[in-house]
Amino acid sequence: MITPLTQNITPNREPPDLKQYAQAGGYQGLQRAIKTLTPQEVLQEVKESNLRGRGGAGFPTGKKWSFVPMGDDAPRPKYLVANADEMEPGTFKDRLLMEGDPHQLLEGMILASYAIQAEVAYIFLRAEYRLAAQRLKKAIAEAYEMNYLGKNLLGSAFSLELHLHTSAGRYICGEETALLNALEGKRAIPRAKPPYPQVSGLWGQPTVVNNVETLCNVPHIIARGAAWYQNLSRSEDGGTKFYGASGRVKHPGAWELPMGTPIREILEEHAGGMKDGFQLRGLLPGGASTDFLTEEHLDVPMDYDSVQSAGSRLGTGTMIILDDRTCPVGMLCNLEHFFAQESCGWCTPCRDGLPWVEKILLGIEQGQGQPEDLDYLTMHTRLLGPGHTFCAHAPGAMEPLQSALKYFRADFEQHIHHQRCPFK
Ligand code: L3W
Repeated sequence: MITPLTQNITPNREPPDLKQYAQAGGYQGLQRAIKTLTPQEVLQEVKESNLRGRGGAGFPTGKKWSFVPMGDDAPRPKYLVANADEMEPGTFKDRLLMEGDPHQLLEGMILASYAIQAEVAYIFLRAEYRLAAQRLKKAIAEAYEMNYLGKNLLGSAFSLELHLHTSAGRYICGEETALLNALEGKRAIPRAKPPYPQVSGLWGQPTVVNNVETLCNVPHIIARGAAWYQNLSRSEDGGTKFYGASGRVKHPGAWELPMGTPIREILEEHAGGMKDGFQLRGLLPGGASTDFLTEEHLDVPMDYDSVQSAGSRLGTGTMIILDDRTCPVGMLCNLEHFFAQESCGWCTPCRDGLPWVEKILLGIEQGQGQPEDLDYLTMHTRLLGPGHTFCAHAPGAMEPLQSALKYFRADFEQHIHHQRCPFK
């Protein structure tokens, strides 16, 4: 199996330094781009690769870059931001990529910056990722020393500054426009879109925000071509995906596999199946803000369109597994507590609605639920759903709830009927 993203990563080992990364084929994409390709040709290659954003939404990467104004009269400076604020529950893939192979991210960022002709790039890093910060800092210094960063890269006319910025630590900072406000030193609340950041982003200038895993794919696409990359996949979406599984599976972890690998294969072959004595009841395919799928969906390929057709979203592709000895109502309480706590407070439905949802769920879980509570919860899934809030935070929080009410309704009813949690 070809695993371009993780080929240099050995768990619990120091990552490759610049020399080792280059010996393993690193920075070849950059050499090729700077010496032989125009920015437009780099963009075209990424477009043809069918790379889609790995942060959760799956927006086509080449298309996103193509919205950036180009040419002599384009506003300057332009910015590229690596969104490394990985805080989605159950998601730990970007941390592994940054700790395990920091130069791969840097090379992806330099190539993306070259394609959109950005002068300045930032890594917006989750505050708790201290080891990643330390390794990235070292890699950035090495890249400056080799003139892969700085003025006139490799003797070309292209120059790039790159800075590491550590977040103050809120989930909402991962929303791209809240992230830009945080970088500007403002309160981290989302901005209205449109305008999208590609046109008016950091300090009002054209800005592309890409997830870490997305950017890590770019060096391989440029070094080996769009057709090679597309062929790694088992679906229309190009390449490989860094999938994960947590919960009561035998071997929780993360694995780079062809995009479109079926859920069953990930769970049974890579995560080793359920732990002895536990049965699968459901799974959140890509972090906490996706809808539950169940056993009937095990043969669904893990790609954007297939998971969507099954009624959920690929999201971050790192699954959270619900087993038969864990209370689904308790799990929902935990998730909605997280989302309520992480609301930025800007819009009323999210600020007031999420704590209300949490309170209703807690009441049910603690044996004080009333039959009408299920109607209130259902009402909230509509009131906090798409189109009713300023950003995707509350709608994302409603995805596990609405699907839990569909698939695990009997559990909620039992709690209310017996006035206690049957799992305790
Ligand atoms: C130009 C248009 N650009 C969309 C761009 C937009 C952005 C990207 C995705 O939420 C989801 C959320 C979480 N012209 C455009 C356009 N774009 N239309 O495409 O945009 P969008 O609005 O579809 O999504 P979003 O608001 O960025 C992302 C979900 O991801 N999620 C959370 C993940 C969290 C992490 C983490 O902690 N690191 O990854 C998981 O599923 O719920 O629904 O760049 O500019 N017409």
